[in-house]
Amino acid sequence: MNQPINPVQQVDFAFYVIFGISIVLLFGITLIALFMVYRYHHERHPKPEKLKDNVWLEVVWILLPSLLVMAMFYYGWIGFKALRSVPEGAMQVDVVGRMFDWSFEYPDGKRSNVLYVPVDTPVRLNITSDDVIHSLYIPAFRIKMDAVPGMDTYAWFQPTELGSFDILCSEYCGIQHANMLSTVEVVSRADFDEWLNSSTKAQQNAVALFENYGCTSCHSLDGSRGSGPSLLNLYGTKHVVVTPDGTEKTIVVDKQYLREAIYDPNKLITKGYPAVMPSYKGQISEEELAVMIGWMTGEIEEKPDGKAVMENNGCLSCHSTDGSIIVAPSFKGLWGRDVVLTQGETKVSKKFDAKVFENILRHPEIVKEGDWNVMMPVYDSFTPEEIEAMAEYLKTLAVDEEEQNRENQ
Ligand code: HEC
Ligand code: HEC
Ligand SMILES: [Cu+2]
Repeated sequence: MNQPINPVQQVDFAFYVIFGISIVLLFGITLIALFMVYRYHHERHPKPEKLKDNVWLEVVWILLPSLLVMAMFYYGWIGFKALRSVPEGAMQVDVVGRMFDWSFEYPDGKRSNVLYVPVDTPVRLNITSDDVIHSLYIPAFRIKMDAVPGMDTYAWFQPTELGSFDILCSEYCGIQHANMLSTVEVVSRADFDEWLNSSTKAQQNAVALFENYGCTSCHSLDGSRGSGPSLLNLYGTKHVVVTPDGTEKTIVVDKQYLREAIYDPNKLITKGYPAVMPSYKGQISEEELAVMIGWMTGEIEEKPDGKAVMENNGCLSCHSTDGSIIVAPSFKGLWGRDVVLTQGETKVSKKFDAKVFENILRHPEIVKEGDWNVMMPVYDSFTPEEIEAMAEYLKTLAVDEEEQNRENQ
């Protein structure tokens, strides 16, 4: 059958072949050398002989090393091929290395700092870096692959047992390099699905759901007409639908209607459209449906969790939240205190608030709060909601005056 070759075994096999050959050579050469020292000692063998044109000897010393090197190459090549041949249908996870953490993103947009994978499933890691060169090192799965900014590399593995396995960075990338740690959590299929679906608010991205279920190939999300009506501003509108027996009636789009339109689309067909929408009953869970309907009614404003946003983007590997110094100023007590910013040539002192925060995030070079050994990366892909959520979180870390006075005493 087409059972994929698990690279772990192939890599180990190549290692043992080379190790075995090396051991044989070590003992073989040492023993022969000792034997020669004894046998041809000048007392026992005073007259050196001249050896010339010994074809037999030449054949052996050319052939034997060649065969050994070819064997090593052969098994190394098999291991290399196993490492590079990703089985079809492998689960895709995008891996981004940045100072100083790893971020794993799943096809539905869910992001995590820990690599959760289901057991017995091949996983393809698409690896890149946001800043400098890192190297994704997962010893248990014999993976060590550089993460290079601007370049995509890949690796794959297939976990065969449950457990937790270390992830490290094996390319020195800065002052917190040694703490660029994470784990692979191999869990059962059921646990994995549960984890994947139990999204936090920030990750329950309705738009991602519409895209992943293919809704957007027929429905636009921006009001334009596709082969189905746009899902934007649908809620609350009145329109004519046709029942299966051909009668027409006017309905107002409410939650119940939306639910039926997705779970049982052929019960009421919107006039002017073909009855081509498939039923999603049994495919879309109640929770996902709630998110989709929430998007259409505008009820779920997706409010991201500021702390989670920071964790997922590595802010907390440089900035602590408890006043301690990792490699940058702590977030504790930052809100409301004066920070020194440069404006062109001049230095200004500003009270830290949401506006200052946004400014710093977009132009980290304006902060000069001391001599730090690392540089704050530039982040330009945050949504305004995410920035607001982070600001909200910073606000919760403000130190009020009483507390500050107590600390000063
Ligand atoms: C193959 C194309 C197609 C796909 C895929 C599709 N739909 Fe539809 N959908 C339609 C068409 C055509 C209509 C209008 C006819 C009808 O009512 O069945 C419709 C109707 C609807 C309606 C009711 C609209 C109204 O004006 O009454 C909703 C809500 C809806 N779809 C949501 C979804 C969601 C959510 C998904 C993805 C889970 C989805 N659709 C996937 C084609 C599609
Ligand atoms: C690689 C380490 C690193 C990462 C990651 C990082 N920062 Fe920074 N950040 C710094 C350093 C260093 C400074 C201080 C710069 C200076 O004063 O010269 C700083 C300054 C700041 C300041 C101003 C603090 C002050 O005391 O004036 C804010 C706010 C900030 N960072 C927010 C963030 C946020 C939000 C993230 C994540 C989206 C983040 N940082 C990620 C290193 C980092
Ligand atoms: Cu690194």
